[in-house]
Amino acid sequence: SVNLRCEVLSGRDDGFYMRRCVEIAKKAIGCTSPNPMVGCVVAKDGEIVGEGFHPKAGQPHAEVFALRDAGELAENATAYVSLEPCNHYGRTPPCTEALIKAKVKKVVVGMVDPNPIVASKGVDRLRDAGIDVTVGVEEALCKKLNEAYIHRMLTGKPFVTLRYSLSVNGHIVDELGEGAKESGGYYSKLLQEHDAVIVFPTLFSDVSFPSSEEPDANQPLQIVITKSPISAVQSFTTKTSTKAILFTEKEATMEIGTAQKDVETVVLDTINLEAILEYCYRQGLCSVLLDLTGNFSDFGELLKESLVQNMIQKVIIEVLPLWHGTEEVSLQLGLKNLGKTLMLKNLTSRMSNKGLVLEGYF
Ligand code: AOF
Ligand code: ZN
Repeated sequence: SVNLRCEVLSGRDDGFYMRRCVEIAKKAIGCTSPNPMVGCVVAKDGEIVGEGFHPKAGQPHAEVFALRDAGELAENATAYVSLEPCNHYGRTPPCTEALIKAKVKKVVVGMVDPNPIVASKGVDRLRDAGIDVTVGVEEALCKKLNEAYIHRMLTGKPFVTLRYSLSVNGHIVDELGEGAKESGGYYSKLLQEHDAVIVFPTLFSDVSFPSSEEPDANQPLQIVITKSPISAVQSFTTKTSTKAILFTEKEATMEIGTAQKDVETVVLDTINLEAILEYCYRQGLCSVLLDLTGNFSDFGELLKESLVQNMIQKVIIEVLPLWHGTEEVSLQLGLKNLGKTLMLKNLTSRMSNKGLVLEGYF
């Protein structure tokens, strides 16, 4: 057909529009939790006539913005959405009804919404209304985009990524590779895409709160965990503008006192990741970066328990071209007595400015 020939000539198949959906969804990276990132493209006769993305929970969904952008051109057009359109009244009305009302002819969906109140009901509703629906175009890409949202929906826990830098002689080091913290650097981008970052302040020294340098980045919630009252007070007085919460243990609270009224303090018998994740879940967060810098050597047990209980989903390691001179903190930390070998899946690697970044999933 003429249409098919147009697609072949322009290289614009369903995958093309879906990849565009994912690209525009990412404009809201780090801003949508507890909601997913979603992009929508309305296409007609091989041309994009409308685009939209979900900017933030509480604001309209991607489809609404794309249909608005397309106006009357939406009639008989194809709508591409990276996530199944919703069929429920949440903070916003159902997108299925908006698509039906706009008289689109076809809807192409990247992936089914794991939210139990949607879970294929959106697709069913569209089909019942006589709309042609295709599901699963660029599905892997769409799932990767929302891996944290999906995990949260299916498990009731945030998605946790463990990050550290490794010297060539196998030590966890505080250093980051050249450019990693600058705008566009892998570390700056990691902070932008995570809802929270767990930091371990170093005793008697100022903690520099990690912050993303990406333009307009939504900075992650800073979760400080410490068994030492002194370091905690110091760290909070050095930077006040960042959202922060302190997790500490009983003995430490007496000395912290009321010095930090503006910072929420949670006292636990023993600091454990489960309690921290429960807190994050209740705050509506999807993703947490467990960043091994600073004084994390107090928390070998926490790390071990987190690994044994499958609370960590992903690992990002930057291997740096340096031979570290001291031995006090080694990779063996926390892996002692783990009792089993954990294998990483879907390993990928890329060069950072002067390091090698490895990424894999448990
Ligand atoms: C879509 N398009 O752009 C998004 C969807 O409270 P609400 O109304 O924002 O609903 C939130 C739920 O809607 C969320 O948990 C997810 O299931 C779906 N998100 N759906 O059709 C969108 N963000
Ligand atoms: Zn919706």
